[in-house]
Amino acid sequence: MGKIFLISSNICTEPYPVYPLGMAVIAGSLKAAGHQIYQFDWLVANRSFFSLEKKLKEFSPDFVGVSIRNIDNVDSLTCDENWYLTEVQNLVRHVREITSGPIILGGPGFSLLPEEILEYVGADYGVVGEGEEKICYLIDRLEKKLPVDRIIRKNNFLSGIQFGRPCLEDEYVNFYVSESGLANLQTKRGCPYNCAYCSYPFLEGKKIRARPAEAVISDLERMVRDYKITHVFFTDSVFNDHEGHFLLLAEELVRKKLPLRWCAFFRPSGLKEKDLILLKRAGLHAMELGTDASTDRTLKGLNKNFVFEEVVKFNNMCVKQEIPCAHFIIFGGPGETDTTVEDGLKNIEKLKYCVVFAFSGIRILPETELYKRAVREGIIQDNISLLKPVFYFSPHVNIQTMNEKIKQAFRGRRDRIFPPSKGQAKMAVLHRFGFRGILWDTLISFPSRKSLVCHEE
Ligand code: B12
Ligand code: SF4
Repeated sequence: MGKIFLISSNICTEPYPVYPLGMAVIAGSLKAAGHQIYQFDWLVANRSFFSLEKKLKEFSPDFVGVSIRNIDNVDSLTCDENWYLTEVQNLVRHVREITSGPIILGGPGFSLLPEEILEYVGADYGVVGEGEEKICYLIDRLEKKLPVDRIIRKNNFLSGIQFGRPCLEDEYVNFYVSESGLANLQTKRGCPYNCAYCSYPFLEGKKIRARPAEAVISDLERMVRDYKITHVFFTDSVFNDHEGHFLLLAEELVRKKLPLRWCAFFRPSGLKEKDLILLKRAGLHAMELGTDASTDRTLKGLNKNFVFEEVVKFNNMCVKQEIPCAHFIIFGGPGETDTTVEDGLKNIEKLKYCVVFAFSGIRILPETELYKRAVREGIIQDNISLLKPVFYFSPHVNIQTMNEKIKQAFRGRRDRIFPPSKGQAKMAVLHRFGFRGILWDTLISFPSRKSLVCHEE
């Protein structure tokens, strides 16, 4: 059995630093297979080559695994300063100077552009998509000196029962909880929808694969017992899955009475009020909503399969139950025109007592409908490198005018955020004042608690 040194290379701290769950899950499955593991978090180590070198020398690994979560920050206005692969390239170079074992890449960022990233970063092997079984297979082949592909992409997805349990490190839990107030956990993988820009179905597959509720509860109980965790983010692509696994989990959470509050990504459509009430009883603290567009035309352009009126109803239902919601809305996507920008901004006014984060342009990722559309419309050439971010902007919209209109419409509102960097600045202030958690929820005051406070103070 091998000695494997795992590195989380993620240095992104927006909207807050997130626990390296991918690395933890890989560590869990390698340990279960009998390997010896050391987990090293580059952000927690303060990006110190000295610490890295010391730990690598002490551990003397046979293999090094590097988890790449983000390529960039997907914000057209600040992505140049937030491109993370140079850092990973330096990290890999440094590891090479110290150890001679093969270096294996994995993680969602890596999986989006595996060939190019492997080449750019200068590693030896890569694992695309979920990694629990594939990394064990790769290491087994390498240990036995059997031939193996440089990039492992077997597409037989694991069932929920086979997902790795995260192997958490005390030091890292303490760091992330003190920085962000949040732990994280995945309860299911997969998304059956087909939103034009979204890479999640490619990363996790289209079929919903849920972990048994008891397995999720057992991980949560451990978090509460061992780390006194009070808030968790469920990292599922879409929490409110159409098969209803989320409701089974909610029932179990109610039954167990865990002292936990949680947030997740929701699709703003098709949720019944009685189910929302159940979720609230189960500890639902806030929802991040994949609303994505604010007119029926642009929703259709993104293939969202719901109309804006449903979003308004969904929002009203959450207001009634006093569940804070944040809508993420991208301007400039397929079908956007100067008129839809204006209509969309008017529609956003119908969303009361919630936060709206607006974005300008959409990061084009491979394997998406948006990629094909961008090629068709001549915005990009087929086979263009997407390593450095390229953004889709509808050819029928003037970008500067659109950005100005959004700024104008959001002016004076603390619960309307554009450009995204403004949100970061706001979060930083709240953080300095000692707030922890998703933070945007503090920007909402429900009518029963206070008169509407949604203007800048
Ligand atoms: C949940 C989520 C969030 C939540 C996280 C909440 C939290 N507290 O954890 C929030 C909303 C905060 C968020 C924020 C951001 N996110 Co996000 N997020 C996700 C999401 C949906 C799931 C990530 C996750 O935790 N999965 C669960 C773990 C267990 O899976 P995993 O990490 O993929 O690990 C598996 C495999 O990748 C592999 N693996 C992982 N590491 C390794 C290592 C080795 C060696 C091997 C072999 C395998 C391997 O095996 C693991 C187990 O199967 C993904 C999309 C997706 N569906 O994957 C985007 C995603 C990771 N996010 C992305 C981005 C860009 C961001 C932000 C930069 C956006 C922003 N500007 O705010 C920030 C960065 C946050 C940060 N500080 O790093 C991108 C990254 C790609 C890119 N374009 O760069 C993704 C892929 C979405 C996308 N747009 O395509 N995110
Ligand atoms: S945006 Fe949400 S619902 Fe649409 S494909 Fe992506 S994860 Fe699924």
